[in-house]
Amino acid sequence: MKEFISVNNKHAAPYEFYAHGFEPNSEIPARVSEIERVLIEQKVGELIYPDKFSQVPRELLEKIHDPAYVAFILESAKREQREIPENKYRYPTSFPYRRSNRVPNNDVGALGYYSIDTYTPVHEDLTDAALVSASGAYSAAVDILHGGNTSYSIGRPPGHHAGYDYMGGYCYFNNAMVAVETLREKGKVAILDVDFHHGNGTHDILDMQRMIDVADPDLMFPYFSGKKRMFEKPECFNYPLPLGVTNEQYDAILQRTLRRINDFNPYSLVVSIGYDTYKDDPIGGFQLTTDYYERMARQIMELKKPTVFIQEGGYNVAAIGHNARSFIKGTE
Ligand code: Q9C
Ligand code: ZN
Repeated sequence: MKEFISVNNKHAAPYEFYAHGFEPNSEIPARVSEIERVLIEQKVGELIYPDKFSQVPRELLEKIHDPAYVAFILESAKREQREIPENKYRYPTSFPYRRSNRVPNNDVGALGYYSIDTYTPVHEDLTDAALVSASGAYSAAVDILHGGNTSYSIGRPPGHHAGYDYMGGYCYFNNAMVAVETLREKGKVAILDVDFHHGNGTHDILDMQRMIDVADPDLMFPYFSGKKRMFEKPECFNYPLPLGVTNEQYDAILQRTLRRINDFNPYSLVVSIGYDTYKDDPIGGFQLTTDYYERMARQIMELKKPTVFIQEGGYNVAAIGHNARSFIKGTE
């Protein structure tokens, strides 16, 4: 398997803004550099770095996101700000009222308009980081188009909370959808989202594609989900799980999910993989163990589809390398 690695260490906000104030940010460069360290140490895979990535075409980003949102990330993130003096991590703080379609002509307003939360700051080096991460996903998918069987984009920022015209949950461009859009020319694509959190952004961008997602937005971020719309869309299945689920409980749902994907009979599969389902994740709440990730991957591989894995969450830095190593073992 080829691993497309992007640490993006200039995108490193020290804080996220959570409910009552600033807290240390969980989405940090060490998440990826620690995976990289373990893979190198254990001589695993074929690591490919950004200088060898194919850059994601802007037109592709504009197919999955609102072109005005793409311009917001690619251009206004870098531009000097009228309202905010220091061009460093800027947090959205003012959000549109329901159904407002008017983009504010104001930097503070635009930040809120294109966001769903205060965990997703924008700064001058964000554009490059978001592009490189999306390009890792693109390159991983292109590798499948060229005949590869599995590839894994191990990048950050993650993507599955980024919707058609918004960032959120540490995510800016929806990397999984970049891979889906790239693979689509070859046939039906299924998406399996096994991050701890609900992939609201992927769901928002999808229209008639089948989506399977295991999480419970009633309990945890992003709190709001497409649940209602989801029930109207027979192609989309969501299995909300309670906090504290064990390997065995999780596995029963995974098996059911994989059977549905098998029935759908896609040409290829995109997997949003998050290790925030790990038992000691600082912001998750499941009980999965390091060994379980190998079993998870092995079962996904039994579908026998060309598969692109996309890194989403996972915030226990001491464990993330071993969890990724275990997962990759299951694909071998
Ligand atoms: N202080 C992904 O896993 N809320 N995003 C955290 C903890 C945001 C998670 C609050 C969680 C976003 C890709
Ligand atoms: Zn997550």
